[in-house]
Formats: sequence, structure tokens, C-alpha cells
Amino acid sequence: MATELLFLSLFALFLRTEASFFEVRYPSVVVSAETGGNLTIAAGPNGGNIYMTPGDRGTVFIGRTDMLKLFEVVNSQPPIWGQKAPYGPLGTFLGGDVVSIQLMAIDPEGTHLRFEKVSGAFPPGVYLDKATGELNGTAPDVDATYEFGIRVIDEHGKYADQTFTIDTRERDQCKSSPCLNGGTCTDDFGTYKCQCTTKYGGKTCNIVCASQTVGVAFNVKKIPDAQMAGHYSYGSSDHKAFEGRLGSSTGWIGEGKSSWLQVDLGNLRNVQAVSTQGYSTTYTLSTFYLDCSLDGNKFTNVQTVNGTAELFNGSGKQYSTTAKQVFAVPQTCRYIRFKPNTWTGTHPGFRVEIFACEL
Ligand SMILES: *[C@@H]1O[C@H](CO)[C@@H](O)[C@H](O)[C@H]1NC(C)=O
Ligand SMILES: *[C@@H]1O[C@H](CO)[C@@H](O)[C@H](O)[C@H]1NC(C)=O
Ligand SMILES: *[C@@H]1O[C@H](CO)[C@@H](O)[C@H](O)[C@H]1NC(C)=O
Ligand SMILES: *[C@@H]1O[C@H](CO)[C@@H](O)[C@H](O)[C@H]1NC(C)=O
Ligand SMILES: [Ca+2]
Ligand SMILES: [Ca+2]
Repeated sequence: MATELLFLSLFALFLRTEASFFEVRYPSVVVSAETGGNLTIAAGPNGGNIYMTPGDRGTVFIGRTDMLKLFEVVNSQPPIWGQKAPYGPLGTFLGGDVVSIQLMAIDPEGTHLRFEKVSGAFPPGVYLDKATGELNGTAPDVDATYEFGIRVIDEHGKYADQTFTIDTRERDQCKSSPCLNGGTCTDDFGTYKCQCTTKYGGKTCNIVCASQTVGVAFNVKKIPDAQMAGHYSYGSSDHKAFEGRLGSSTGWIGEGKSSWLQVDLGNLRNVQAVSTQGYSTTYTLSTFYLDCSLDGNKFTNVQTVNGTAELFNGSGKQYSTTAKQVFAVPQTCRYIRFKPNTWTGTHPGFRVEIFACEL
């Protein structure tokens, strides 16, 4: 009895462990499926092969993966950097020069390549076209070496990295002697600066400052009304400060010597001359002083070479004549005050223009 029981229980154990749902046994070959979902295809021990052959245009999938495509990817060689792009310098470029470099790489399988920067930095202003491998742009005006790593990637995700450098050289923008009229040139980043001699201004010292109006004149009005102010103006309705513009049909009228007409240029300028016209037979300007200020608070008078306040001439009785006065010493100012000193008629009355260069 005891041996029977032992046999039965061993048999039950055997059933549980070896319980195949489906099994085909050919000598040495087993195809079996378990209830749990495992499928086993086993070839025999003596060099048994397993063949899976899809039909015409058929595919062997494992999961969703086409096995032939998978092997293509596995076997794909990484791209190869070409001879025209050896490790190292891609060239030396002068500031402002056009940079146009074709990075050369091929894929042994001939798939389409794309390019990516994986390290370092391009010169500012130079960009990589990721689809074509072109480096395009404009070289910066600076002495520098830019090192960067590029990865070229094929359609199978196989890649090769390469490090390159681009050298840039600062261009001497002073070489062409751009500063006119005795100006001194200083080379700069992508540009130059001119230190002009006294009478000249502008980027290339081409402007005669004493001929360059700031635009107070009535027909120009670059200086807005709000930038003109009068101190002790005469009368109430017309002849306000903003009417003191050269060529205006009216003008500014002051009470007397303590009056002034102020023009705010908006920024600091190299001021070199002024023009005035009287207002009418009754309101004129014979002589005047000029005050100059950097900040609208502290004013100093425009002086002669000797350091005394310069007395300028208006047109006096010839009230409609334009009287231009060029400074003996150019002044840096933002605010200019016209201070009447003598006049004919009852009150000083006049219209103005100012000549200056931008700094
Ligand atoms: C499938 O087979 C594996 C490996 O032999 C086994 O660990 C797993 O338990 C089996 N799964 C089922 C559901 O039988
Ligand atoms: C880069 O330069 C090349 C050659 O001059 C030109 O054909 C290409 O269109 C340029 N690419 C870009 C993105 O500017
Ligand atoms: C400046 O001073 C010199 C000598 O002191 C004199 O000859 C000249 O007339 C003065 N010029 C002005 C504009 O005052
Ligand atoms: C103003 O006129 C007087 C007399 O004609 C002249 O001597 C003087 O030099 C003039 N001043 C200026 C600054 O032009
Ligand atoms: Ca490849
Ligand atoms: Ca330069």
C-alpha cells in the first residue's frame, strides 16, 4: 500500500511539472506550448538547425521587428569622415569674411547623413546646417580659435565624431585710413573709431561741425517744442520759447538781460556755432553771450581762446539777416542758453539755430 501511494504521488508530481498543453515530438525535435504561454521550438542535439523562411516578399518578425531590417541596422557601418575634413583646422578667416565649409562624410551603406554639434562652440555668427553639413556665416572680427566636435549620424543611428577648429583673425579696420581731415583711427571689434580733429565730426570725420545744424529751425524742427525753454519771457500768448526757431514767422522775446532762451539738444554734442535772426524792428538782438551745460544744472559761458566769456554778434537793426557765429573754442554741451546782452527796440527778440556734431 505504502509503495502504491508513493508511486501515485510521484506520478502526480510528474504530471504537474511536465504538463504541456501542446507538444509535437518528432525524433530529436520538439515543438511544445505551455498553458502559461511559453512556446518552445527545440532542435535535436546533434547539430540540428532551425530554419524560418518567409514567403515571397514575406517577413520574419520577432515582436514587431522585421528581422532582416534588424540585421541591416546591426550590420550597418558607422559613417566615415572624408578626406576633405581631416581632424583639425577648417581654415583661418579674417573678421567679416564669409565662412562656407562643406563637412565631408559618407556612409558605407549610402544612407542619408545628418550632422550635430556635440561639443565646443562655433565662431559667433557661424551656423551648422544639420541636414547638409555646411558651416555657413561670417567670421567674427577677433583673434581666436574655435574648437568643436561634430557627430555625423546615418539613418541606422550609427555615428562618428570628429573634432574641428576654425581660426579667426582680427581685421585692422584702420588699414584703409577711414578717418578724414586728420582724424586718428583706432581699430575695434568689427569696426573702427575716429578721433576727429577739433572742427570735424561724424563716423569718418567727414562732417564740418560748424555747418551741421541740430535742427532748431522752423522748417526742420528736429528739436521738439518741449526741448526749448525761456526764462523771463516777454508777453503771454505768442513769442514763447518754442517759437524762437530760425525762419519762424514769430520768435521768442525776453524781458531783458536776465532773460534767456534755452535749447536742450537731447544728448551731449560737440557744439561749434550758432545762428540768430531778430524778431522784428521792435525786437532784435545785437550782442549776446552763450552758456553751455552738460546736465542742465551747472552752466559755464562759451569762451574765447583767452578764457573770457565770448560776446557774440546778432544782426541788430538788420533784424531779418541771419548772423552766424562760429565758436573760437568748440564746446561739449547738451543745453545751450542764449543770453541777450544788447538789442535795439524795446526788448530782445530773436530766433536761433545751433550747429554741432554728434559725439
Ligand atoms: C516561461 O518560461 C520561463 C523560462 O523557462 C519560465 O520562467 C516562466 O515561468 C514560463 N512562463 C509560464 C507562464 O509558464
Ligand atoms: C551655405 O553656403 C553654401 C555655399 O555658399 C550655400 O549653397 C548654402 O545655401 C548655404 N546654406 C545656408 C544655410 O546658408
Ligand atoms: C587774447 O589775449 C591775447 C594776448 O593776451 C590778445 O592779444 C588777444 O587779442 C586776445 N584775444 C581775444 C579774442 O580776446
Ligand atoms: C562782433 O562784431 C564786432 C564789431 O564788428 C567785432 O569786432 C567782433 O569780432 C565780433 N565778434 C564776433 C564773436 O564775431
Ligand atoms: Ca551606415
Ligand atoms: Ca578690428
